[in-house]
Amino acid sequence: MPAPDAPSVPAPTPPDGLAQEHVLVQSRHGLGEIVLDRPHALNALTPGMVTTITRALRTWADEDAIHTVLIRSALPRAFCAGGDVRLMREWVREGRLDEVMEFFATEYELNELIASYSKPYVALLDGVAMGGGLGLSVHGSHRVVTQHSLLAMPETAIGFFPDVGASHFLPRLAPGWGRYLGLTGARTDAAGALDSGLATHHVPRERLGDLVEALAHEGVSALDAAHTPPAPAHASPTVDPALLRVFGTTPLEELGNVLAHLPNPAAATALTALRAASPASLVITDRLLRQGTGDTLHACLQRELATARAMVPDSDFDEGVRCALVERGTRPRWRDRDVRQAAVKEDVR
Ligand code: QUE
Repeated sequence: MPAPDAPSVPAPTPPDGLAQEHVLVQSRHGLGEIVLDRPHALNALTPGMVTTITRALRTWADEDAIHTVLIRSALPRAFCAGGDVRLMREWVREGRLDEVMEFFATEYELNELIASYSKPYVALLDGVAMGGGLGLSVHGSHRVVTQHSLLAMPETAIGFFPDVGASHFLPRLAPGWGRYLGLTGARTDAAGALDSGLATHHVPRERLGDLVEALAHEGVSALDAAHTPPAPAHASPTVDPALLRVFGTTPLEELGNVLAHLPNPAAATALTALRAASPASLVITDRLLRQGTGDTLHACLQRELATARAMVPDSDFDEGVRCALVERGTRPRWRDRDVRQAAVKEDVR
């Protein structure tokens, strides 16, 4: 016999994409906590996860007892790998473009809600944080990295473009960083995240448990107390000022040539990434970053939504996601030969 208040039939396990799946929402001592928990997909965001996070934020905005909101991951490997682009690709192939666009629209709405949130919003970016994962964090007031953080906007590698408000936040990073990160998809560590402005604080992973306790009791003043400078870069080649200058000043069609003449291992890595990326993605990303420089986040997100609608049905997105996530390691065959050819096509669109 089940206990009187227990359901006689166990709740069915909802399939991926239904609300509440993979997100834990809890509050303690005035701290509202959102915990991402989709271990088999590095917390890649499903429509249901976006809905659950949005609902929690809207509820807490009006609750006087909540003084601070925290978003973190239950997994040590990743904060969040991005939107579930594998699922989006499948939906496109099934002719469900309207549902794909509905997902992007609600995700971008969440990005805007985070940017305008009325209370401190703290993201713990421990592990991998890419694409949509940065959309869940960079728009917030406080972004904490650790010695295990790896941050990136890798969408040009899958025939897409840095979205989730990246056309607003990338051009506002320290000079050169936005174009460097957005075009190459380079992963940057804690030091790079702080230098660029993606992150606001560094706290060693071992101290995150204490930090969450302190956030509950003291609010965000606990962040300044817990902050320590990161150790010198170990995970990635150092991004030097010369490389950032090149990215800050060189037209897209000349970037390859200029990078080839820089005696810096990071320049060679950047060049390899540009050569592997979708040429159409590079042209579109470059233009979005230029257009976003003077626009509000809302205007940037609207432009990104229109861009997503055009790019998601394109063969480069299908091919890019296939090679990165479905048949890993195969080399994508892009629509265009190089950025020159892609630029010509984009101009006549
Ligand atoms: C570029 C991207 C993404 C990516 C790889 C790229 C992205 C994304 C994922 C991802 C990773 C692990 C998963 C998953 C998706 O990978 O946005 O479902 O299990 O979500 O090169 O933009």
